[in-house]
Amino acid sequence: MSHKRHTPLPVVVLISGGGSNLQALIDDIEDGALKIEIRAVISNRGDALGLKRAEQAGIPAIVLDNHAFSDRDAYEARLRALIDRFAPDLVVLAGFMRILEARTVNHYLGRMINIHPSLLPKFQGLHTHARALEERVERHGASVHFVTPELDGGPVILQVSVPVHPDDDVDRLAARVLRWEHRIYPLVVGWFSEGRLSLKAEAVEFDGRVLDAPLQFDAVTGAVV
Ligand code: NHR
Ligand code: GAR
Repeated sequence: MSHKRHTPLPVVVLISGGGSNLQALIDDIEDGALKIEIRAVISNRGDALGLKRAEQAGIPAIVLDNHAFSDRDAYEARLRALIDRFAPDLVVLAGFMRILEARTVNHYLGRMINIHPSLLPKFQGLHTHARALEERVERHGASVHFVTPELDGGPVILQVSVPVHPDDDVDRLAARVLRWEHRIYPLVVGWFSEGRLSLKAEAVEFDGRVLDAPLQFDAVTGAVV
């Protein structure tokens, strides 16, 4: 059962780089299409362009550099404390390039999502576009999933698939996928903000129904099937 919120969903976004997925969220908020409040953007890299995008939008932009910490535990304890200061109901990984330990993921279980540039379960981990080209797959894409301790192994909510062209290189393929990431990520965040999505024992529940396969965003028609 979905329940209309009266206040925008508080969100924290974690980034490491360009932040174009962050920008897609900001654009939809500014257009009135997405009722969330991004309370902070946190980057593990000081040079992430996404920090500038946050500042431009009046969102607190914070750097927590993992290199400044001697061990992963200490870094993640600080990261959790920082995130929790903003009391988010949803934590959005948007090009965040650090693996998170189980303790951190479990702290946000059911309220942390990630966008991964492949058709999961294919190509978990890094360098997905290069691996897709190497394997000569016909279709590639992106997946939004709940984050669980298993890297890129959490239940997938929504995918979009695009064709791979014979003359593609990594940059062209990455750009084709990224353009659709900007459509599907705000859509999923919107569903979450409307109370339509939840994580149920290793599965996704959408509109009160447990999914037996990920939803698919049709890049031709824009329909979700
Ligand atoms: N953490 C957990 N526990 N589970 C997931 O599903 C996660 C996660 C953290 C990040 C994003 C993920 C992706 O979409 C993500 C999902 C970084 C790496 C990685 O190997 C892999 C997957 C993802 C993000 N990072 C290296 C590390 O040692 C560092 C690489 C670098 O800094 O360039 O952390 O792809
Ligand atoms: C996106 O393609 C995202 O799927 C991918 O990095 C890019 C970030 O772009 N994420 C990962 O590879 C996570 N390991 P952006 O910073 O412009 O949103």
